[in-house]
Amino acid sequence: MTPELAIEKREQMLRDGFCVVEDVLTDEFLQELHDESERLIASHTEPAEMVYQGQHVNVHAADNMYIKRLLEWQPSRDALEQLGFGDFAASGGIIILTKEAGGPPLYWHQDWMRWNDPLSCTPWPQTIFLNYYLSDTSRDNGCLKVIPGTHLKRIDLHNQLVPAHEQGARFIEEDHPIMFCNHPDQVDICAKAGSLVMADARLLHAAHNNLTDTRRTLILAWHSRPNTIPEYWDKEIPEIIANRDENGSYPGSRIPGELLQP
Ligand SMILES: O=C(O)CCC(=O)C(=O)O
Ligand SMILES: [Fe+2]
Repeated sequence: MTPELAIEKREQMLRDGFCVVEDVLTDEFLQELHDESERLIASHTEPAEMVYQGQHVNVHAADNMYIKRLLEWQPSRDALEQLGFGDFAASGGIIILTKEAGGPPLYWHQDWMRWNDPLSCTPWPQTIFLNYYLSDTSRDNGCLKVIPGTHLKRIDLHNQLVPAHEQGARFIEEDHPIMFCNHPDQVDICAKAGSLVMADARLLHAAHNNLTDTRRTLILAWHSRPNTIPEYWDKEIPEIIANRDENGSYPGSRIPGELLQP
């Protein structure tokens, strides 16, 4: 990646809340991750309520050499470094998520869990997911879709959503008119296998259903950075961030409240 391209990707992360870095995994490592994820899925029983996320297998790097290698993968670390995101650290584990053959879509949601914390207002990302899709993704096999800019700005959908995952959305009907809607501002992210798809945890995202007869597998790795001003940041620091008390008490919440404004 040229320095110019890296800046472009960072700007896209800040403005839109996501970006894609191509050709990060080698074909050989991709095949190993594919084989390993199939092996792990084979000995896993998918709970019924996980159907929208598909198989949901948590794996710790300390228990699995392939996952350890993935979280330390130099081309990914280099890409983060080039974007100015070198201070993001992996959580120590990953989640294998799938769209099973013929599987349903994933509902609209965002994954930030600290909506009572002024940190919700950083104009830069604090928590991101790194997604490695193990096959090429498209509308047909259930690619990711996002609504650009929603990590910083409230839209109509925020006020109508059932909170994600265990907080409610796992238990909705498959024809829920809002949670599975097509939004006029949505963008499909068709990714090549081996690309790195990254997004801000606050971004509204979902995934299409899988119309094919082949499982679409994703390895998702959460990364977070320290609660500091990033080195690349040369613009104004919002007052709410400058005045934030690092020792304040901010009860966790997945529901965007008044810290997310239209
Ligand atoms: O399946 C995908 O592409 C995204 C998964 C996701 O965002 C989630 O499970 O929170
Ligand atoms: Fe998500």
